[in-house]
Order: sequence, then structure tokens, then C-alpha cells
Amino acid sequence: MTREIVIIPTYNESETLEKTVGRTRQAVPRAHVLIVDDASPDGTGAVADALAAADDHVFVHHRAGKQGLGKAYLDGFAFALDRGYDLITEMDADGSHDPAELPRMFERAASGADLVIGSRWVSGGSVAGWSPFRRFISRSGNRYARAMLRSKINDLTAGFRVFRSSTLRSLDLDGVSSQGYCFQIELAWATERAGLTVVEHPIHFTERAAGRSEMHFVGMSDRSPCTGDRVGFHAQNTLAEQRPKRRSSRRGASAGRRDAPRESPRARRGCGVRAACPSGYVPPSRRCHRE
Ligand SMILES: Nc1nc2c(ncn2[C@@H]2O[C@H](COP(=O)(O)OP(=O)(O)OP(=O)(O)O)[C@@H](O)[C@H]2O)c(=O)[nH]1
Ligand SMILES: [Mg+2]
Repeated sequence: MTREIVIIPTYNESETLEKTVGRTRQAVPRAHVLIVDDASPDGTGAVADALAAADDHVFVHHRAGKQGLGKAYLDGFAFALDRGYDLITEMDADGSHDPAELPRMFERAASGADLVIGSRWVSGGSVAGWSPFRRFISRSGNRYARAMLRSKINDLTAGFRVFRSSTLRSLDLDGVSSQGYCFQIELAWATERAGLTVVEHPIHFTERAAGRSEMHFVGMSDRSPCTGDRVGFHAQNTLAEQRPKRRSSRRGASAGRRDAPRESPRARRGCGVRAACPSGYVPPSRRCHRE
């Protein structure tokens, strides 16, 4: 029998967590739920403990302090892989992701998809509660990332996903260093680059009903400039790494030296997918402060 787990990272989600977990349990009663809380100051951890005490399908992993969404998911993945779950889900606690989609997403994963992305930006997908500006920013950030990374995925930043455990096992999770949206982009892109099957399942995304977004962007009003910026840096390095040979062979050795890309930290670490957007690439004034 397939074993499923839904990982819900939380930071200050005391207003929405109970409802999200309740809807999840109702939608996929067999699945287990893991809440990964970073000592939320608003008492989300206590809400999570009460939910776990009342339901043997709910678990809580408490972390000492806010360490970022990416690390929360990596801890959740480790928990799930250690315990032998087959399908491992990422889902927000804030009500944006409708657990009613999970049965269909599980079905698609069980029938061959290595990664199912709950996608806003495919036919049949939609977003409610966003201003036209925010919609534009998210849409164009995704288009930009898709073009720069030469990806076929329309919603690279989506945080509603089902991975087969084999997919996560095949990725170099220890090498994943990015946070926030970049974490999502990095994982999706790594899966795609590994030649695995990624399918996008259209979802209806709703703006969070309560609480506060954990995505902040110093000096800017929204999160997508962060996405675009970081992906831009990532993509520039990626493309630079892919292109030097052609140029240097055309122009001779000295031109080749001049044109050769500066070795990026990522290249120095010798990794193809890791460090999609390490903070070192982002000017301090424009860093994403999700972590
Ligand atoms: N454990 C943990 N969870 C986090 C952290 N940052 C964000 N989260 C959770 O990750 C999920 C996604 O974060 P959100 O703030 O909703 O980000 P978003 O969905 O991009 O932004 P919204 O549009 O405001 O919903 C939510 O369930 C958050 O509570 C963190 O540092 N640690
Ligand atoms: Mg959210």
C-alpha cells in the first residue's frame, strides 16, 4: 500500500493551521501529516502539539528557531524518507493550497509522475485574491525563470507539490542551499534536469485568509523581484558554465581566456544544481528575507 505524508511548514500560522490540517485529514484520511514549526512566536507549536495529541496521523517537528522554509522542508523530507513514505507532499499552512486536490495529485504521482506540481499557471489553474500587479509579477517572474533556465515548467515557484520518494532520494538534497522561492525553483529544476517526469496539475490558488506572509523583500514591495533576481544570477552562471567552450574555440586561446566565465562559487563546489540562488549572489540590500 502506498504511504503518503503531507509536510506543512509553519511560522506564525496559529490562525489557520487547525483548519488546514482538518481539511487535509478529510481529503486524504490515510495520509500522515507532519508539521514543521520553527518556534513560532504566536504559539503555532502548541496548536500543532494539540493536533498531534488528538490524532495519531499527525506529527510535529519542533525546531529551535526560524531557519527558513527550505531547511524546514529538508528536515521534513529527511523525516519522511527515514520512515519509508512513498509520496511526500509540500503544502502551505495558510489555506492557499486546497487539500481537496491531493487525491488527484497522489493519483498522478502513483501512476508515474516523479513530481506533481500544483500549478497556477497552466490551463485550468487560477489565482484568487491577488491584485493585477501581483499576478503580473508572479507570472512574469515564472516566465523569466523558465526562459533563463530553459525549463518546461510553468510554475517553478509553486509550493504545492507531491514528490515520489525515489525522486527525492535521487536528488542531492544535501547540496540544496537556497531558500524561499529559490528553494522551490531549485528542486523543480533539479528534478527536470535529472530527466524525471514532472507534471503540472492545475490548481485554484487562494491568497492566504489570515496571518502574515513570511516572504519579505527589503526595499521592494513584493517577492518576485527576489525570484527574478536570484534566478537571473543563477541562470547567468548556469549559462556561462554551459557556453565558454564554444566561444574560446572560435576565438583562440587568449580570447578564450578573456571570455571564459569567472568561476562561480557553485562551479567551484562542482555541483550542477545546488546553490540555485545563494545569498552571495544577491546584493545585501536586495536579499530575500524569508529565512
Ligand atoms: N518552519 C518554517 N515554516 C515557514 C518559514 N517561512 C515560511 N514558512 C511557512 O511556509 C509556508 C509558505 O510561506 P508563506 O509565508 O505562506 O509564503 P507564500 O505562500 O509564498 O506567501 P503568501 O502569498 O503570503 O502565502 C507557510 O506555511 C509558512 O508558515 C520558516 O522559516 N520556517
Ligand atoms: Mg502561502
